[in-house]
Amino acid sequence: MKKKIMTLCCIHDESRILLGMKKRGFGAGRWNGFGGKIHEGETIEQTAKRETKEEAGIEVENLNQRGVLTFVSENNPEELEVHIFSSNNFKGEPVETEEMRPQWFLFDKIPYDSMWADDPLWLPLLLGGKKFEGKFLFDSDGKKVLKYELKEI
Ligand code: 6U4
Repeated sequence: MKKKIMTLCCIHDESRILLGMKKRGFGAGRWNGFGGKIHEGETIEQTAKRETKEEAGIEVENLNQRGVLTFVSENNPEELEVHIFSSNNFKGEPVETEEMRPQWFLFDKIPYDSMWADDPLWLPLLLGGKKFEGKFLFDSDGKKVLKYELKEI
C-alpha cells in the first residue's frame, strides 16, 4: 500500500484551541489543525513548523509529539500516516492565508460537526494531555468512520 506522510499541529492553551477553516484542497470546508505533506529532505518536525507558518502565519515554538494516526479509505490504495503534534507556544499573530482561516474555539465549543469524523474520537485525548495511536477506515467519500482502533500510549 502506498503511504503519504503528513503532519497536523494542534495549538491550544488551557481553555481554547486554534483551528483553521480549510479553504482549498484536501479537507476543504472543514475546521482542522494546521499541517500537510512532508517535503523531501525535511524532518517531520520541520514539516509541522513550515505548514503551520504557511497556513496560519505563526511560528510554533515547542512541538510536542502526541501520536500517529493512520487513515485509509474504502476503494483507495493510499494510506495517510498523520503525525499529530500539539503546542501551546508560538510567535506572531494568526492570520488568514490562502489555505486557511484561523479562529480560536473554547474547548466546549469545538465545531466537531464541521471537522473530520475522527476528530471527536482523539482530540479530547490530546486536549487531556494524553498520547495515542490509531487507525481509521473511512467510507469512500471521506465522511464516515466505518471502523477504527485507538489507544492511549
Ligand atoms: P497542498 O495542497 O499540496 O498545499 P498540503 O498542505 O501539503 O497540500 P494537505 O493540505 O493535503 O497538505 O494536508 C491535509 C491535512 O489534513 C494534513 O494536516 C493532515 C490532515 N488530515 C488528513 N486526514 C485527516 C483526518 N482524517 N483527520 C484530521 N486531519 C486529517 O483531523
